[in-house]
Amino acid sequence: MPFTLPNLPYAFNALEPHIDARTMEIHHGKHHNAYVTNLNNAVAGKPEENLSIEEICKNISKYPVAVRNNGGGHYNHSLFWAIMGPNAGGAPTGTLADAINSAFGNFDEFKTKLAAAGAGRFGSGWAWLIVDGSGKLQITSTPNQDNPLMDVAEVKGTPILGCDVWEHAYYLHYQNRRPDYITAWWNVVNWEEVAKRFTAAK
Ligand code: MN3
Repeated sequence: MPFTLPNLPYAFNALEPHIDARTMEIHHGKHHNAYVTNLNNAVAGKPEENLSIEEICKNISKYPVAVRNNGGGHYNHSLFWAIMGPNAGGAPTGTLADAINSAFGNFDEFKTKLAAAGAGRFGSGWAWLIVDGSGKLQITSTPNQDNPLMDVAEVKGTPILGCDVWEHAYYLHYQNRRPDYITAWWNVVNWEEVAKRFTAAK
């Protein structure tokens, strides 16, 4: 099987009280795991089983919808676990902080705009901070398990931060209060990891 479920780099309860342990356990062990299983089934015996998930995403329009949904799900959640962590939150520093201030005015403005992108996504999807083709930061949003790497995305770029706004990411604790989940989610963003991805994407 070419694709595997990455280990969660912290305990299920490590993001409490902002994200509860039961949500993390189901989200990682059931939802992400199902995307990996279904992706493996969808690529089995085909040339794309030898490609990286990034390469698949970049040419996603060439593949069946099962690859789009589950490949996106696998890429998106792998990024999501990595850019969160315990003892996190706060604000970025260094060149990432400078780039955020220059693109969005200041950090609070950036947070407001990303939260609006997530809260405003009808149904299920993601809000993203991306580095676009000219090396500039942009906030964008995609439906379902699409992402900005995909050739079908309205706004394309390399995601360096993503907020999952599917109900499965927050419903047990926050029910219909998606904006409250996003507000709490800032407390678990691992800015060191986002900064690494920013440097790599530039
Ligand atoms: Mn999810």
